[in-house]
Amino acid sequence: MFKKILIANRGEIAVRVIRACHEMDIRAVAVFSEADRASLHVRLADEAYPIGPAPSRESYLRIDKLMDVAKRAGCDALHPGYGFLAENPALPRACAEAGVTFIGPSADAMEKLGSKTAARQLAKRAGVSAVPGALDPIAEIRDARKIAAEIGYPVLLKAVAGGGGKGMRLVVRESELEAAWRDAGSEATNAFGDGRLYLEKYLVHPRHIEIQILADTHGNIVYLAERECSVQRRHQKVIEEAPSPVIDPELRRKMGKAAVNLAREAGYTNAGTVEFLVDADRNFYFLEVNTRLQVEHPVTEMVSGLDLVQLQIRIAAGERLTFAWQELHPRGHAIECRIYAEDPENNFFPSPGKILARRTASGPGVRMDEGVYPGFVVPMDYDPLLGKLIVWAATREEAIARMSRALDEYYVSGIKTNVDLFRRILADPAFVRAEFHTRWLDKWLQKEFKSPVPAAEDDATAENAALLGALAWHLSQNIAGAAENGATRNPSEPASSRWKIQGRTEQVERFPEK
Ligand code: MV4
Repeated sequence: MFKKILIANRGEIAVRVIRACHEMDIRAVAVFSEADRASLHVRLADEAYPIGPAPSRESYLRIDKLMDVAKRAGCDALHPGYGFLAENPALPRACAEAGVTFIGPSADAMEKLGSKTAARQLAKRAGVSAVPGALDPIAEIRDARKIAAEIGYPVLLKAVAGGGGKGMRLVVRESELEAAWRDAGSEATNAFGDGRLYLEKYLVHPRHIEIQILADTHGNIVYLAERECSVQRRHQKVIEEAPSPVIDPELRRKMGKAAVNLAREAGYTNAGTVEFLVDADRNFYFLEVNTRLQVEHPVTEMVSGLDLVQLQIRIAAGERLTFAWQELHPRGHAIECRIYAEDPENNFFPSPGKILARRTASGPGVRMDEGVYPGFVVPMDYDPLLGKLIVWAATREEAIARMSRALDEYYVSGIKTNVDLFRRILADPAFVRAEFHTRWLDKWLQKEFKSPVPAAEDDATAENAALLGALAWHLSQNIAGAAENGATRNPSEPASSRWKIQGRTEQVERFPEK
């Protein structure tokens, strides 16, 4: 077993990995940027090393600095967490060169699955159905036109290097294709440095359901319970649960086997997630593979009784998956709420700042994975996830009641959070009946957050416009990082009504105070 693990991450996930290390009697080494000197992960680690200025490009994304720390501290393994470099094959390659074991899949498997079209081909070879559409990157718009006509509109243009909704455009009819092709291509170039596109048949109102898999280095691959992740806002998951309320044991077995076959075809090792879209008739279609530990992994831990981070470490150390997990059935029901420092009343604008007071939730069936403490200043440089509130109960109904109770206990002041929003979602009859899909929350928010003041677009002064522009630029520069897919977290789009601008002005002016 490893003696010392370098945790190449920050915030709640770094804390989560440190906890696993300590339970396994492994020393945990933290790294931190200038903005993270006082972070919880730094305080809980056995050793901590500075790796540069606040912007993640100059710290958490610097492979050279990470390798330097790994060598200096004498680490024998590295855990990437999620986001940052977690799905960048250059990290496992650098680790191999430095003689440090990477806790995750091989660079080759990562690379293969990073291309959405290569992953679709892989699924086909594994006998797993994917959404109808192109299997190769599309070179020219006239090829796109031809394929779209074959599979029928509406179609979805997607980035080959994509994920997380970036470089994605819905095309309802052929006349829209040309503009969408241009927009998606340039967005993909900006986000991934790879503007190649392909297309899929657009599924209307699918659910997003994903299967957790574990694969050891001896060819044993198992699937654990699925997670239901349909409740998302602009491609950011907000609430996750396990198991999915719409999956029965037979469908679970089918999707689980599909996920395992795909992982086998990819030569996959360690923990991974196979994402599917599930339509109203409960047909499932392969979407993509996430080659990392995911933010929402705790709901799977709660219903399986397993510690996924410890298992990742054991797999990386060469241990075998011994138990007959093909027969593992989820027990009870788990729900997770992602608590963000953001303002739902103000278009979900990030709300970094000093946490003045915080009472955490606890009691029966409650788990809080957080990366903050009272007095901590939430940096504006990273994804503003404060932590995750997770509950377990015997049934979904009881889990909802328990989560509502835990949300009532949880209290934080000094910054704005989305906690109240969860109370309202959990009380919504459609949520209680589990009647939702991937567009459900965006529509729900539109309905709930009808602008209280009439928009006064014409009134926006040049000064306000300049402020917004500067702020948008600032956010695009700095709010990088912990977003799971490694891409920049969608800062709320600029809105031009006066009352919203007022809110932003106050926030800008608030920053220097902390
Ligand atoms: C789709 C889809 C409908 N049809 N593909 C969004 C992010 C990326 N990972 C894939 N996404 C989607 N792909 C086809 N062919 C709908 C979505 C989608 C979505 C998927 C999962 C979770 C939330 C979503 C919200 C909007 C759209």
